[in-house]
Amino acid sequence: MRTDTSQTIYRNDYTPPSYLVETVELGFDLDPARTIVANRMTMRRNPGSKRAGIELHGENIELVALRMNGKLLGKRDYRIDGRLLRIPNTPDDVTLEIETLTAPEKNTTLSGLYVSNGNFFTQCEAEGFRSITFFPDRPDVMAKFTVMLRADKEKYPVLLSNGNLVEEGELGDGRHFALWEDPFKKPSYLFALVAARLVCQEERFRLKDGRDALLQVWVEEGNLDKTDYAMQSLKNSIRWDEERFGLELDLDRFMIVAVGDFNMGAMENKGLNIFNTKFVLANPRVATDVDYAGIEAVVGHEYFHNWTGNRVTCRDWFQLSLKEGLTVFRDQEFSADMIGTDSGRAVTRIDQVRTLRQAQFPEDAGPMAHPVRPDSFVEINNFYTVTVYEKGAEVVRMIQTLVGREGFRKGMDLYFERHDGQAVTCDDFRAAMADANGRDLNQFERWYSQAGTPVVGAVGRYDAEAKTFDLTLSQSCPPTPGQTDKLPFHIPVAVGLLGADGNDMQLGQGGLKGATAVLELTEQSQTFSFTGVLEAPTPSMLRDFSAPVVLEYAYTDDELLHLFSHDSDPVNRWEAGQRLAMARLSRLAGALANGGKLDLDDTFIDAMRKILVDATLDPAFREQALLLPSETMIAEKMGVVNPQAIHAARQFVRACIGACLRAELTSQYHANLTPGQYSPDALSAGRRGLKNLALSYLAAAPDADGVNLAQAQFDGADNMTDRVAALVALIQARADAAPAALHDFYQDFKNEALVIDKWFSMQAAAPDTDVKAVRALMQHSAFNLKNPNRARSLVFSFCGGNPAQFHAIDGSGYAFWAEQVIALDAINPQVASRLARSMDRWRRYAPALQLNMKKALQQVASLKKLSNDVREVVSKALAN
Ligand code: B3K
Ligand code: ZN
Repeated sequence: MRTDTSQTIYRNDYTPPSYLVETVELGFDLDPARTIVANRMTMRRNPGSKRAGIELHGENIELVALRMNGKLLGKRDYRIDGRLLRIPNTPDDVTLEIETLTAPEKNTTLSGLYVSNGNFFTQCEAEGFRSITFFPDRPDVMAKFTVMLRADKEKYPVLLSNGNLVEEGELGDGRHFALWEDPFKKPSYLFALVAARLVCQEERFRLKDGRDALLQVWVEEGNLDKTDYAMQSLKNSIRWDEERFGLELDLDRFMIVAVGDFNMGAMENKGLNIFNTKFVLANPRVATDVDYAGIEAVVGHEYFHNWTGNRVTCRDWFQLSLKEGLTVFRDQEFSADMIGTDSGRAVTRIDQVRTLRQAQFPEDAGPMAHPVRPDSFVEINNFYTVTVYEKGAEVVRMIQTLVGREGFRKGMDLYFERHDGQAVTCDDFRAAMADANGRDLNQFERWYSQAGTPVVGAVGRYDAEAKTFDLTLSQSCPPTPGQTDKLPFHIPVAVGLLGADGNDMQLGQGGLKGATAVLELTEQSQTFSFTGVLEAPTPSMLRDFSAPVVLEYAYTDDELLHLFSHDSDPVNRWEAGQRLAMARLSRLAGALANGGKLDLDDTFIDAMRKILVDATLDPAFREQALLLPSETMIAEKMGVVNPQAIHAARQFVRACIGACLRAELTSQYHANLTPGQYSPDALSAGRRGLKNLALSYLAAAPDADGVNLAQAQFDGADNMTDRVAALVALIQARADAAPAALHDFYQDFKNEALVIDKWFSMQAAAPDTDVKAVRALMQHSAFNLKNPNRARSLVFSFCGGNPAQFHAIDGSGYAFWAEQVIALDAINPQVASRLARSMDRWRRYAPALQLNMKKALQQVASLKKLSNDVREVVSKALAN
């Protein structure tokens, strides 16, 4: 166990590895209780390093034998301290042979080599390879891998690893073997093996250069009817990367394998992507529109890593966003291009903004705030965050906004020309973008080094005589842990000006579109002048969410209504509606917290009505425009967070919408039915989305009509999207029929693990589900804390997705949280540490709640035996 090894690692302490590894030959004799791993590697002294001797990482493995250049080493020839094996006095060229033992069936961490439902899988990123064999387990050591797998043929008929299959055959005694060779150098975190009883859907796919690649999607036998969409998404991804970035698949074979026990979404191992079943398996009976979209995005994301991550990888883990931010940006663009319409693209953008506000802004304002390129960490697994991923993608997007789409492509080309086959830094990426475009991106570097969400304040001044409009933009950034003072960022602010007729004025300054100018805010405060402005404009700022900032401008309701009705930029049109809603929601939550009375103005309802019935707008856009900010987003706007008041305020507005717009909602419900065969395409999904949002508002209204409609939809649904939407509407409305519907749903889907996850999470987020009810659900025979998807579906959904109950005044939610963090930590520290994050924002709650939250945090922190993962999170939460 690693209880005494917690130590902060700093980016500035980076030193190159003392030795490089040329080739690695691994031999596995797979056995759940006792797997023997033989590792032969050829190494040579790194001319770029001043350090002597060889350093290998190793954890939770038993060393059986160690040979150097053919000679068996004795205990005095090397030292093992903590998690490092050191061999001093080594010649320039070394062949090491290492034999180790591990027990995969005992590995509940799901990192390294483990067993899931009787099959072997690996997960090596970030530092899992060191629990498979001793190795310089750092991404700047890239080697050529050859892998021999041996296992029982009956139990593990399928033996997979990275690259190409060289040979396979029988071994006698019921065992068989497979030999795999990866032609590309790679860091150890991209190693993978699978030994399993699985079946696959496969296809030959013609690449742009005329080669045929073999594509495979591997799943358990009963799931072969759920692989079509993943396969289609893979083919689309390959095509898209060829077309948009000129990047081809470099292997003859590309495999996706689904596993039910997995810590995150998926993993980009070279040629052998391993996926959480959640992001592979789909058919209309079991998967929702959101699930389908998730599969497309994650299949794309992992595939795109083949170039951004694998061919060019990270020098050290502080550079994680080099591959993650860039690859998220690429998968976002892929999903948008797959829809193809401007309006569809805008809807994906709105979703991205929502994720940022829901998760990244709070992270940036909390105790775990860190720059996109962190300066230090205790446990790297804690830094696979929305900041590194989603804010990292925003940073890449801003570069594209600054250099243009073609310029961005030029920068990508130069990046690969310079760095293919290397392990590099975020600075190298930025330099390629700057050099390819002759742009100075030095100040832009602050987006990588400074944490916190910048606030941009805007003030407009129209001069009717001079016909000018002056827009003064100023910026500031709140302090974050370890960074009190921030320097100004380089912020692209895309601006358009609307006339009284609702049309864009022509700015004549170039920019994103004809009527949009990209202002570059680089100082603390700058004034931009627009000339030839014939009337007082309504400014539409930060179009397409051109930077991950909070924009403050004293909009009047009239201006917001104007933008909500007319802005040519759909993201800002949506944004105006969110501002209108947020103003009301925070006022109501404040009133409720102080015992005030509730009311909602007709202006707001009328604005919602107008969008709802506007048939010129895509249903998917209308759904986004009518969706209220979440409880978490409202909480971010409150001085002192009162979760019950926020919940009640939002419920009140939902009920008002349901009651006041009953006729329109009902007619839109019927107008957006999707009869015929189910298809997950964006237009159909958008119609279902709008229809189901209408249903949820109708069910929130006090009369019974909405509930009856939900019941009818539940009974008649022929796809999971409609079934779940109806069930959620019944549950949220506390309908009498909800328990029976939940019962039937369980009976119908009890053999579909991913659907049972939904069954748990719907209940975890229900308004009446308190800690006692969650504990009762944990006793259900289908519950299993060891399975991350199941733990997330119930425990995480409650602690993170049911704020009004989780923050019960008596502190019972917090006590439950502490108990579950501790229980999970003994099983799987990475999952435990994610749950630990639900207390990040504890200082923002009312004093009585804070007291109980602090107690729960201290209870966890006081444990002697705690993983580095959880310890880092709780101690940062408690630090001043
Ligand atoms: N690179 C992996 C994440 C690994 C997480 C390790 N704790 C998946 C992805 O981002 O594609
Ligand atoms: Zn990734």
